[in-house]
Amino acid sequence: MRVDVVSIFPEYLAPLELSLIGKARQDGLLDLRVHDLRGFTTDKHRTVDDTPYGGGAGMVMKAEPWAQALASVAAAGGGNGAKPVLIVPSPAGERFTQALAHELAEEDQLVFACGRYEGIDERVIEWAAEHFTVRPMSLGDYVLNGGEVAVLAMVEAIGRLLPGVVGNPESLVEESHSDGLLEYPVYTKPSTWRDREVPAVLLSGNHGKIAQWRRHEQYRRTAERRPDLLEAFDAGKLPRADRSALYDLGYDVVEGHLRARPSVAGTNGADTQHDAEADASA
Ligand code: 6GU
Repeated sequence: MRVDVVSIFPEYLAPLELSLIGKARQDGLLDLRVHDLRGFTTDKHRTVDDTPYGGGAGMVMKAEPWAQALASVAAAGGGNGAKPVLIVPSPAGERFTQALAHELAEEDQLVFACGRYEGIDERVIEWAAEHFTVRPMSLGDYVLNGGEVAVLAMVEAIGRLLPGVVGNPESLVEESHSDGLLEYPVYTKPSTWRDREVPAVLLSGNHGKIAQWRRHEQYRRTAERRPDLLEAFDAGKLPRADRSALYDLGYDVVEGHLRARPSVAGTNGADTQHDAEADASA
């Protein structure tokens, strides 16, 4: 996969030389290039921003340096067949998810346009649609100073899905979000640490029991931390033991979907344990 990142702070992307992603680049699995937006300016001061039309706080990134930079990376990508995907990191974008990471990992070329200040002149985004599939994307509902940190996150999430980047592809299967649930907790030696024991089932050697325990821990954690994920979870073909575990966490299966059961002291989250006990004794 070819990846181009355009930024006024190319040094910000230095961590992509490290660890798994750095190795993927060395191994030729990922051809990642970082470009300095100021290299595409023509004035003496290498100006990339100006005041906003209509007034308001802050500065807006000028259109022409961006058009020059994007045309350059589009041409460098080879232009064979499909348009490259232009990802514009922005808190106003579509939410970046694991599903999107998988989708983007299938592309030949991704281009990331790191905006700073109040953003990029909107006409660039319109113009870019002639050469790219444009996808404004957000990591979540909070504001960063620029797209660079978001690009570090997105390139890592996408890059690790490329064939050969993660040594053991099985580790991609059993991780948070891959099945719509959070990951189960993990433990390593020693089995007793500062008076705390590893859950006994993990030492039992009973692989069926271990798998079931882990599954239930996934439900428990997801109910506590991310009940929104449980409501979206496909619960159509769950084994009885799973339904029962979910019932204890305060969830019914209704038409293949989990529904938080209305209860006395609230529905789910931190109160779940308490509610389950109340239900059991009722
Ligand atoms: Cl992708 N960019 C910026 N600037 N802020 C963000 C973001 C992206 N995602 C969340 N906040």
